Amino acid sequence: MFQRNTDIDRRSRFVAQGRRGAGPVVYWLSREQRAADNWALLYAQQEALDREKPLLVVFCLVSDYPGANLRHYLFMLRGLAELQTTLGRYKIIFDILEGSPVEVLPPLLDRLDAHLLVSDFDPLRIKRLWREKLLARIQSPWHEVDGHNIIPAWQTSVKKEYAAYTIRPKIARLVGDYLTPFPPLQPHPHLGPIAPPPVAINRLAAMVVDRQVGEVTWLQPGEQAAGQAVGQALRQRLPGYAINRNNPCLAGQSGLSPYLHFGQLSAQRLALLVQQRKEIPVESREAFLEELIVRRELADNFCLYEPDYDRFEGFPEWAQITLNAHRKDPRPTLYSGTVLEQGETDDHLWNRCQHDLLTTGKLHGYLRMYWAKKILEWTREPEEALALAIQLNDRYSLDGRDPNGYAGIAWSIGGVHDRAWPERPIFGKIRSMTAAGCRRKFSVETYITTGGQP
Ligand code: FAD
Ligand code: FO1
Repeated sequence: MFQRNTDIDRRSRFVAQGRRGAGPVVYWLSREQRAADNWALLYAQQEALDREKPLLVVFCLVSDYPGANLRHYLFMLRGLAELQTTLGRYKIIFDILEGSPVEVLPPLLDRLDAHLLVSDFDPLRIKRLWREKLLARIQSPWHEVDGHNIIPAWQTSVKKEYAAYTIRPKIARLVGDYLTPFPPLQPHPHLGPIAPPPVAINRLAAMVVDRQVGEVTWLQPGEQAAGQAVGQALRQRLPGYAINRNNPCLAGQSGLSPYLHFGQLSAQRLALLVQQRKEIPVESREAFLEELIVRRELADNFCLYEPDYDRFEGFPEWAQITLNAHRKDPRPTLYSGTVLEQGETDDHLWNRCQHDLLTTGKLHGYLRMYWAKKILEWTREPEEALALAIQLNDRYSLDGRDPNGYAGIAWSIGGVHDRAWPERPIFGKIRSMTAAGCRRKFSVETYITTGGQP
C-alpha cells in the first residue's frame, strides 16, 4: 500500500468536496513557481501516486494581472520557461493556459475528467475573486496548499494579528514542528495522454500588457538563478545582516525578495539553510529569520484576515482617528502623482529612492519606509497617499503586488502592526521619518550619488 507522508498532507485544506474523476490530478500553480521545495506540487504528486493517476501542472496567464507590466511578466515567464524544462525531467507536463482561471480551468477539468484540483494558497483579493467564481463552476474536489508560509497561515492564527509581538509566540510554538526538510519530487510514473505544450516565453509577444516599464537585467530570473543568489547571500550578505541591513549603501540585505515573491525560491528552504549556517553570527541569523518568518508571515496574516488590506479602512482604529484629526493640517508641499512618479520633488534623497525603483525595480528595505511616509506628507489626504504608494510600488517594484508590500505600506502610512507615537502635524500619532534620521543611520550623500545596493 502507498505510504502517505503526513508532513505533506498537513499543509493542505479542503476548498471543495466533489466527485473524483478518472483523469489526472491537476495542480493549478500560481504563487509557487518552482519545482523544488514546493509543498503544493509535492501534495499533488502524492495524491496522484496514491491513486495511480497522471499529474498535470497548469499556470493561467492573464494579461491584466493588477499592477503588473512587461518588467514583471518577463521575470515571471523566464522563470516559468525554466520550470517547464525542469518538470519535464520529472516526466511532469506543465502547460501555460492563456486566460483567467475562471474561464480556462472549468473546461479543462471537465475535458480531462480530473481526479482532483490542487492550488496554491494566496490571500490577495484577485485570488479570492478567482476562487469564489471558480467554486461555482467546477465539480472536481479542490484542495489548497500553503507552500508560501512555513506554517500554513490558517494554522498560525485564526484571526488578524495586532502586531509582530502577538504573532511571534504563535509562530514560535509551531515553527519547530513545521520547519522540516523537504521530501524530493519524484519522476512521475503515470503518464497521461496529454501533448507537451509549447515553450512558455513565446506567449508574451502576442499579449497586450503594459510595455512602458522596461525589463531589469541585473537580476536573473528563475529557480536556478535564485539558488545561486542564495549561495551568494549566505556567503557575503547575511554574515553582517545584524549590523548592515539598515544601510542602503551596503549589500547588507539578502536581495532575495523578487525570487520569494514569484515563488522561484522557497522561504522554508532559505530558513533551513540560514539555520544550518553556523558561520553566520547568531545575531545575524536571528535578525534575518525574524524578517523572513515573523514579518513575512505577519504580512500574509494581515491580507488573509483584513479584506481592506489596501484601504484606509484597514488601518487600526487609533490610526484612523489620528489621521482623521490631522486631515486638514496644511501640507508643506503638495506634489502631483506625475512629479512623484518621475522622482522630481525637492527632496534629493526621496528622488534617488524613486529613481532606484524606476530603474532597478528594487528599493532598499530601510528606505521603503521613508519613501512611503513622505508620500503621506506630500499628498492631500491619507487615502490618496495610500493609493499612490501602492500604485508606484506595484508598478515598479519587482517584488510588488505582494502581501509584504500591502502590509509594509499600511505600516508606513496607517500604523498597521505599529504603535502610537508622539503627535506631530499631518502624521498625527503615526511614526514619522526624516532625512535627518536617515543621516544618523548612513551616508545619505553617498546613497544619493551612487544609489542603493539592491
Ligand atoms: P531581507 O532583509 O534580506 O529579508 C529577507 C526576506 O524577508 C524578504 O525578501 C521578505 O520576504 C522578508 N521581509 C523582510 N522585511 C520584511 C518586512 N518588513 N515585512 C515582511 N516581510 C519582510 N516586501 C516585498 O516583498 N514586496 C514589496 O512590495 C514590499 N514593499 C514594501 C513597502 C514598504 C513601504 C515597506 C516599508 C516594506 C515593503 N516590503 C516589501 C518589505 C521589505 O522592505 C522587503 O521585503 C525587503 O526590503 C526585501 O529585500 P530583501 O529581500 O533584500 O530583504
Ligand atoms: N498569477 C497568475 O496565476 N497568473 C498570472 O498571469 C500572474 C501574473 C503576475 C504578474 C506579476 C506578479 O507580480 C504576479 C503575477 N501573478 C500571476 C501572481 C503571482 O504568482 C503571486 O501569486 C502573487 O503575486 C503573490 O501573492
